[in-house]
Amino acid sequence: AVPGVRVEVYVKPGDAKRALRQEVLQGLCGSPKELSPRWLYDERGSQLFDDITRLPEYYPTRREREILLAHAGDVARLSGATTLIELGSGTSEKTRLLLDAMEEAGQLSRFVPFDVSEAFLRRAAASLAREYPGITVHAVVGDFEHHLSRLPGGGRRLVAFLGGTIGNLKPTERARFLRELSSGLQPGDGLLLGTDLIKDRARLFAAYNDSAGVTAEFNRNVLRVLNRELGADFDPEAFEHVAPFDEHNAWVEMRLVSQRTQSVWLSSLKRRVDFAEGEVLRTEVSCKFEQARVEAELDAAGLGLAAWWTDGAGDFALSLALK
Ligand code: AVJ
Repeated sequence: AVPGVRVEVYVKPGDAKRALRQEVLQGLCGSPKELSPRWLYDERGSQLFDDITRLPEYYPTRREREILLAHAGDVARLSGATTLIELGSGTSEKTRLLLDAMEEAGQLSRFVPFDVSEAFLRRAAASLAREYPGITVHAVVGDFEHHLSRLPGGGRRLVAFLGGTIGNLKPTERARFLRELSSGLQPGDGLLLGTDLIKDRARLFAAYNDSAGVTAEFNRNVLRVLNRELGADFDPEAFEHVAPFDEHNAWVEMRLVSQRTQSVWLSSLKRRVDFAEGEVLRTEVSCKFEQARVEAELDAAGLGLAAWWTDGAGDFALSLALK
């Protein structure tokens, strides 16, 4: 046990495997074929995403950091929060910018990183506790779908959901997520939300179809995950990555396109899955926003927009909303 660290576990290692099997049965055996982006992030996938954040075409990470550098102090002051709850991640430089600003304002008492990966979270919690010896680190191993109601109470809380990850939820899922999150908050608690903004189509396209092919490898990696976890025999090279912007839904969607007619055997499920030539497997949607939409969706969940900040180029936004 690490001093100053408490870890609460709602997700057990076997749960992920069960959820994956369930999802693959539903998502790959119907049409159109779809998987949740959750499965993109095994160890290699997380490394590839990290590489993506440093690509010249992939602007969101840099833009959000720019906004936090300029406004972390405002976030601390306007939220008045003593507890920072971070959904996903918990090791990033962005987390530290927020913790530093709260510490500087003399109001930081607790950090609550929330993530599905127990091993990842334990490492993150231990190193944050070492870096911020004066605070309590209370890590929660859970997933957004089932365990939002388990966020620890007490003090004035700020929930940070950064990176634009909320864009991975489709509108109905997003409404449910925001409602559940909001229902667990007390008046005065806040949400700091990162959202990518609608922009020039060529730049949106380039960000998800980079010239070095890192995003393509990140996308195809999900097939390697299925091979390993479900004893499948996908040939990742038989699928092509493409991520077009869907104007109607205002989202970028990552697709794997089958390059030929092929069958894949999923040995742990004892199922065969057939792909036609050109058939699409959707692996992620990444919604892009404008201010009015973010404000309306927050409002519908009972969260009032208190501040809206963008980077200098207007590429990305951080919203502070209060219950
Ligand atoms: C981590 C979900 C915010 O949607 O931009 C990057 C993931 N997918 N390139 C995003 C991602 C393709 C990323 N999020």
